[in-house]
Amino acid sequence: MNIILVGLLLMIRPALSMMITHFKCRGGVYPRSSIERFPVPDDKVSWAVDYKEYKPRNHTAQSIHGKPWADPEIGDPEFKPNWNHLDKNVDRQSYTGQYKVVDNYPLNPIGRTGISGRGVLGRWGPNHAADPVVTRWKRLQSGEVEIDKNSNKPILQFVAIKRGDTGEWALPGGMVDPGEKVTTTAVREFREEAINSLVMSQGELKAWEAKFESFFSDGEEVYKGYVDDPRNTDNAWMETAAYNFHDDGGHVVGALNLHAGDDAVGATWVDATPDLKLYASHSSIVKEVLERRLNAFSQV
Ligand code: RP5
Repeated sequence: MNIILVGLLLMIRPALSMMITHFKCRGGVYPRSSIERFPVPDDKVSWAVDYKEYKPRNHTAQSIHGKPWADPEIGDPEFKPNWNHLDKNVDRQSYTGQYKVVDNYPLNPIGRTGISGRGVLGRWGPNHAADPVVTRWKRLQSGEVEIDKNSNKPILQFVAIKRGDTGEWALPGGMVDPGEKVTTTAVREFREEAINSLVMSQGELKAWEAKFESFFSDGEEVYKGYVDDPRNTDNAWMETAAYNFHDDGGHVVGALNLHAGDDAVGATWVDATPDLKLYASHSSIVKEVLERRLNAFSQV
């Protein structure tokens, strides 16, 4: 295969394939509560399969009531959601396609989770997030790219934050504000959680944005879809769009000092390995980026 054909094939490569089942939002106790999820065996996840005994507890956390980013209760006469559409500036469309709405409640497109209501999530139906995967090559003191002795491949590193809620390492992603472009969310969340831009003055923030504007305008979409997030319920779930921002020479963000901010309690460069354990679906997203970057590296 000639090099032009390989390049073309890489360009048309589809984004990481959609999730077909979920694990992290099934079984065990629901986050920030003492509510046990109703058991959902693998073969009973799909709504298409009969599960007569299925009686999940209904749970919507008190803490979200009245929050500006949260929907009212279903049944509230003022609340008339336009499911599966852009509803004013709230995106109620799913990356997975049309979801079902039964008795006015949107149904998780992957299937049962063992809990109904919306738990700690603000929106009924899809809750949209964005995740930045900021990468660089690991380098030796000499400046050369470090090669892994076992795999004989270059070592890719990405920026991870430690989540304050679960203590797990994760991508520094966050929720899309109503009307916000997802790529804007990805960069804003990176600044807030991995650089702690929340403590910057307006002037410092403007200078930072100007310095990195070109780097962050060139993200590659690597995933758009459902997230196996422990907060998901039968009627509310996380979806994300993930973008890779790669610093090939290591001189742009590769040289940045990281400082955890917002709800993150740690921020660091981590070696991307295929067996990494990360929050929600972040390991598969990082694995996808690793494959793409190694492919691109071997072409040069
Ligand atoms: C995950 O939750 C997404 O992939 C994103 O990283 C994150 C957004 O939620 P918060 O970090 O804002 O809680 O499902």
